[in-house]
Amino acid sequence: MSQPDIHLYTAATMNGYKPVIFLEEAVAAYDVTAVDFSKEDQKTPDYLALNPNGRIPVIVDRGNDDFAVFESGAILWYLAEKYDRFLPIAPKEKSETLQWLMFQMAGVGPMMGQAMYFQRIAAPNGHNEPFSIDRYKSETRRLLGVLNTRLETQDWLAAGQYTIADMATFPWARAHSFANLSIDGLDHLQAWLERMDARPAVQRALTIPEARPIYWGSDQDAAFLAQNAANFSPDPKT
Ligand SMILES: N[C@@H](CCC(=O)N[C@@H](CS)C(=O)NCC(=O)O)C(=O)O
Repeated sequence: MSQPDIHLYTAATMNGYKPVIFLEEAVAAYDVTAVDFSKEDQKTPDYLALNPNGRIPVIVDRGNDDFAVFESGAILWYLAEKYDRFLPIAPKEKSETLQWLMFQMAGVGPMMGQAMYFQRIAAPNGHNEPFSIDRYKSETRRLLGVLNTRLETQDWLAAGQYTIADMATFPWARAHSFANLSIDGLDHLQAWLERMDARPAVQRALTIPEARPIYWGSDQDAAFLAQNAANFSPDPKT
């Protein structure tokens, strides 16, 4: 049996789920290598040849001379063009989609990622930095507010349709509680999260390469969140 075109290297993280959502939505054939951070799989010479940044996700397209793509936004863009799905062709609609994709890549992801880092990794390791935590939480909450305003007048982020911009933004917005951020009052964002959650392909994607309920504020995580939140000064904006 021939191998599928797309070989995906990923892990169960917010960036890692993005290409899985696309591939599940497009019903594209793909296989997966689950990258194990504890073994530093992503820092091996073979992996660095695919992604010099040593991070997930990466795809290799066997159907295109083993062409490798890194950076989750570039991966979504590449897949959208390969399969002609979820990225409109009309110039204005395409640009709008890429604007919201870039907004996620340059804003929501990095800011929320740092909010998580300073609370989940730095603080428990003896580097409690309330100023940094407040800065990254506040900025993330502001960006989530921008998404909420955008979604007040439309069901999807761009071009009046479900696109790669939604796929990129969803795993991050869904993980707001992992950054100790509430989205209470952001009703349009909540409704969009529910629309995304209702999609069978999205539900499948959140289990590949494994499900990580800790990101989504499960009961199991509630005690940790409460304890963690108690360690920091309350943020009036959250
Ligand atoms: N901008 C990159 C970020 C990738 C990234 O930060 N990946 C994280 C997981 S979400 C990772 O590989 N971490 C492991 C490491 O830093 O070694 C993208 O969107 O692809």
